[in-house]
Amino acid sequence: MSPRTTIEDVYAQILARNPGEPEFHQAVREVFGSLDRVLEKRPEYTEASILERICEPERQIIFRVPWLDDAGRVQINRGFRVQYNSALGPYKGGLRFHPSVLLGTVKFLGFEQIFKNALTGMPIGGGKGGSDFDPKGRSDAEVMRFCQSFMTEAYRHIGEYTDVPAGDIGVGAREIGYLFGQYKRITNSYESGVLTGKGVTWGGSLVRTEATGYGAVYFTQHMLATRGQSFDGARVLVSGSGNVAIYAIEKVQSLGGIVVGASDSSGAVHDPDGIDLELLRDVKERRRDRIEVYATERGGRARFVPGASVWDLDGDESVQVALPCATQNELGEEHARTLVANGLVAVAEGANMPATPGAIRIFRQAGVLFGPGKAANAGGVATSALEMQQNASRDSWGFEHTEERLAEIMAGIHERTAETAEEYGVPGDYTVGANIAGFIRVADAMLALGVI
Ligand code: NDP
Ligand code: 2IT
Repeated sequence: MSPRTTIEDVYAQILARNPGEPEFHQAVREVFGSLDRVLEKRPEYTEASILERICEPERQIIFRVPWLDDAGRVQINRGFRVQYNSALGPYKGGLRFHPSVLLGTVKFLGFEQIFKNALTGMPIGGGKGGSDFDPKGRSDAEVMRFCQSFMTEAYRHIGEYTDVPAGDIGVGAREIGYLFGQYKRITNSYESGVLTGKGVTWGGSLVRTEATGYGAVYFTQHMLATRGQSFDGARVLVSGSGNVAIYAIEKVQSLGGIVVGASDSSGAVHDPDGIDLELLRDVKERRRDRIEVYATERGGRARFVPGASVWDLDGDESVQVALPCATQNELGEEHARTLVANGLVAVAEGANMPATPGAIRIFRQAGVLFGPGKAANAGGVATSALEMQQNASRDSWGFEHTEERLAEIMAGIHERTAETAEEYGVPGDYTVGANIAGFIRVADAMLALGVI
């Protein structure tokens, strides 16, 4: 871009060239909102058109995924892999299987992933993928046939040194197993480092399953500590009841917090005596059932509100910490107002972009600590990078050692984010801190690697 091209000009180009992708626009807008301060100090970024380059994925792959359901009918889904930026390492990021997945969804997630991965300090680029396949209600055999068909195309684009997918919504150990099995079969090589989130007996890392939820809670602990507060006795709301939510709840409870609500796409549960995690895991993980079953079997004061978001639950008690761990734009302005009125102290995004821009504004105005997803949920991908390290050295580490590494990484992310916010004149603004710290690391590598 010419020296006089502004961030607004670049953003206008992005809107024009990527129509109909509101989540992608939102993610770009949020990062750009932090960058004017950096571009003033570092004109070389503008001269090298870093902004335009960083917003344009290096490669976008879209493919047909045909498979046979249990009745023998042909089903067709769409597969995606957006290889966004490889300045710092192989493309790295999850696969999402959910009926709402469009190219714009994958681009928003891939764009976020670039800066999140940079912020971990580890050698991983940014990418994301997925499909509009809906695993809900599908048999294991159907999920397997879908995953095999997905990988039959995806395998040619990925690899230990090229692109390393992992899980996200709708993709857990079961799906990673089927995907890895098909990759291994097609390539005739046991290339453990091509996927992360594998089972621990076949190349996976201990703590990867827990990492995103645990990491988000560690990040929140650090934020709370800046105000001399902790989880002990805090009342906490968590949205979702999937991988991130479950392990966030576990860690909060181990630190003395009381989780009074959780949810899934069918509604929310309010449980003022504190979630019974074993029961929740039994219903959601083992039985793959709806969260209503949790409330029924729990009894007592637990109640299920069909169609509600956990943020709609205005219980009679105050809530100090909110951990949105379900999906993008789930927590809006009205929710934010209610939470602030109920005594909210901190929010950390376990999910990617769960709080809307309006909600974030309300949190900031109220002086609520706000940990953006790029920082708060980076423990998952960071532990994926630890899994890659173990695979590369054909080693496997113990639980305690790996959890210690995760804790150190989250402490480092908190420190880097807080220091950068301070350096750029907005102390306590973790959003600006995360965006700038992540951006500078990628932009400097892009400058060093030339115009590619
Ligand atoms: P899971 O599929 O394990 O769980 C997702 C949870 O969110 C489920 O309870 C699901 O409900 C609910 N949910 C999903 N979509 C919607 C929706 N449109 N409306 C309401 N509820 C919804 O996924 P994860 O826990 O892995 O992912 C959750 C979030 O965390 C996502 O934003 C993901 O991108 C992010 N993330 C995940 C990481 C990981 O390591 N897994 C790492 C970093 C971020 P239901 O059961 O009804 O489907
Ligand atoms: O959003 C994310 O960071 C993830 N879904 C995890 C990605 C990974 O490669 O572990």
